[in-house]
Amino acid sequence: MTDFSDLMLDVAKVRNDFPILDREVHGKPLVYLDNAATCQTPRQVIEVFDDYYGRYNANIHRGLHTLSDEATAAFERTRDKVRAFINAREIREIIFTRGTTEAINLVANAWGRANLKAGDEVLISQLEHHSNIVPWQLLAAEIGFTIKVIPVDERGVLDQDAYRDLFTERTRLVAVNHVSNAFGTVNPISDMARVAHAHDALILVDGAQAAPHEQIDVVAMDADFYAFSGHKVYGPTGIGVLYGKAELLSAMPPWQGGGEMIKTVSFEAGSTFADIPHKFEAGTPAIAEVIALGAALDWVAGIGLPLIRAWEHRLTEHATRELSRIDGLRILGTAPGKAAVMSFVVDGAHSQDIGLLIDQLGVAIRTGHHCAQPLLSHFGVDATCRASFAAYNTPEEIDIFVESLERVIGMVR
Ligand code: C6P
Repeated sequence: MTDFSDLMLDVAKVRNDFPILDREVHGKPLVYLDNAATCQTPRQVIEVFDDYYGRYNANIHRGLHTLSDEATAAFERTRDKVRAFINAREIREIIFTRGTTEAINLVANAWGRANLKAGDEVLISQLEHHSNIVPWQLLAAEIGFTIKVIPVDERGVLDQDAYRDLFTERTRLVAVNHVSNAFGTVNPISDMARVAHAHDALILVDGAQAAPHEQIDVVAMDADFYAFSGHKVYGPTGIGVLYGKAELLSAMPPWQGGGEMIKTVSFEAGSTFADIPHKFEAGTPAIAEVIALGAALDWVAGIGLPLIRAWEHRLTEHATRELSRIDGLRILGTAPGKAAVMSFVVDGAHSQDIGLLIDQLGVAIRTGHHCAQPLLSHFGVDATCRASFAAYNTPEEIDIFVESLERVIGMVR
């Protein structure tokens, strides 16, 4: 049995913050292990919506009235919380988006369109989520640059020698995830950034799966762009962040046009644009969601990412040991120090069937290709089961999950 007693995480207290964890599914206590898809929100985040819509709902940056001032102040306070969360130098380097997907599309469409030419090269990795593949494919089809893929080894670790060998004088950008959603691999971003910069290329980091698990320091890792989503870090859906170095963002043209992102608009002279970050925040933003994201980051800070990481790491060790006992079960993604993601396939049992049947026992896992089809097909599978852990999961839940899985495998084999 894995020992958790040295870790100072009071998991009962943590769970108390999450009302949803008290519910039942099909008459069984919910065991929620689909945190990499979206994680649950603590009451401190849920309460923001009541407070905002009940007390100071107003559009921001526009009005001179009290409600608008209060909403603007709360919104902008979150920008500073995000800055601190990723250790960015300046608040103007923080742009609010709908999520990681929109953040990457922003870079592709604003930076990419202005800077990539036919014959250029963009490096992405075999581990990427579709969000960090398709925007580059769409743009490549228009512009004619080439996408090259950094390969993985059998553990799901990126081959750093192959990575260095892929660079040519035409390489302009590396777009890579910090943590793989399908395998949990944590990529050595600082090292990869150093190599990219030595070749005068930029690096965009998809941090969707890193934000809930890893302490992010965009300055130390020297990321040029860094993206993450609120709903994977105990916040609401519909809100995410793009960090970009100020000099890069300032030089980029806007992507979406509309209110809020302009300085002047004239039929005769055209438009001039606001300074960053507002240049990239056209239209009324998701105000309550931004403020709620701030509450989520406060919640995470209240426990501390190093403790969350240590707790999840222990859960992952425990799950690895227990799952390895199951006959015919193969874990995909065995990178050393991986994040709290367990992908696996079972001989003679289709992942979809396992997912449906285990749900009947109250256990929520994800099955399918996890929006990482190129990775899964490289490993010769079209779907896996994936259990992913958060700060509120317990070793007892892992045991229920493994027992339930064994029951389900017995039913389908
Ligand atoms: N991965 C998963 O179950 P959005 O949807 O924009 O918030 O995040 C997209 C995204 C981008 N990169 C990575 C590494 C991701 O894991 C995700 C979302 C979810 O794995 C839903 S497919």
